[in-house]
Amino acid sequence: MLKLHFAPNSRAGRIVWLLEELELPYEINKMAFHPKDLKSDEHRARHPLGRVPVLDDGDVSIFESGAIVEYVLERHKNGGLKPPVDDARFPTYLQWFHYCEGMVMPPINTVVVQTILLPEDRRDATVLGQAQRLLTKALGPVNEALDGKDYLIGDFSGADIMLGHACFMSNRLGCVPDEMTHLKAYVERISARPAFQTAITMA
Ligand SMILES: N[C@@H](CCC(=O)N[C@@H](CS)C(=O)NCC(=O)O)C(=O)O
Repeated sequence: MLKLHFAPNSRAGRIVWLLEELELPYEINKMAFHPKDLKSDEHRARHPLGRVPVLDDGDVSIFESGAIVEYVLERHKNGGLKPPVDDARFPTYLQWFHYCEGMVMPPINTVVVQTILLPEDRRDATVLGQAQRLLTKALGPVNEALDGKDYLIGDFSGADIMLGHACFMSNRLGCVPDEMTHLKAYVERISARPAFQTAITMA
């Protein structure tokens, strides 16, 4: 049985969302989003940096949310939720899948550090402002790509599991301006999916 090592309000939600969408059976190891759990020797043995998500599948143990999504789609869904390699949408699928960790998550990480994780007296308004502007800028092309589409490549796909989750987080952090109407509608569309609701409310 697949086993997901999870902490609330983290990228581990992507994997819950994926497993729920695919209706795959899994068990979950819920940890606190706190060094006492994440930096324990037990968890560092699974992830050298003590982070989530980590997925165990028999003898396989794998970390990095994007790698986990790809692994599950290939090994457990015969490449489902993604276009075949010779499909015209395949390059766009790859592009948005990787745009998530490459372009959108770095400024999100800084916004989270500067608004939630650091104690107030160590926060830096300049660093926060730069990260908020960078994040909003990175979301512009996503807003444009969603013009006339329900999901990033038209049909719901693994790219939505990655970048859709990051868009939801960006919106929650107040970094999706009202003018980005396609992105706002996309976040609402994603939020209405029962599998997403299961993931996002898991504590
Ligand atoms: N690129 C990695 C990032 C993993 C990551 O940074 N996870 C965060 C939660 S979203 C974490 O575990 N943070 C705990 C910490 O930094 O101590 C992935 O996509 O899995």
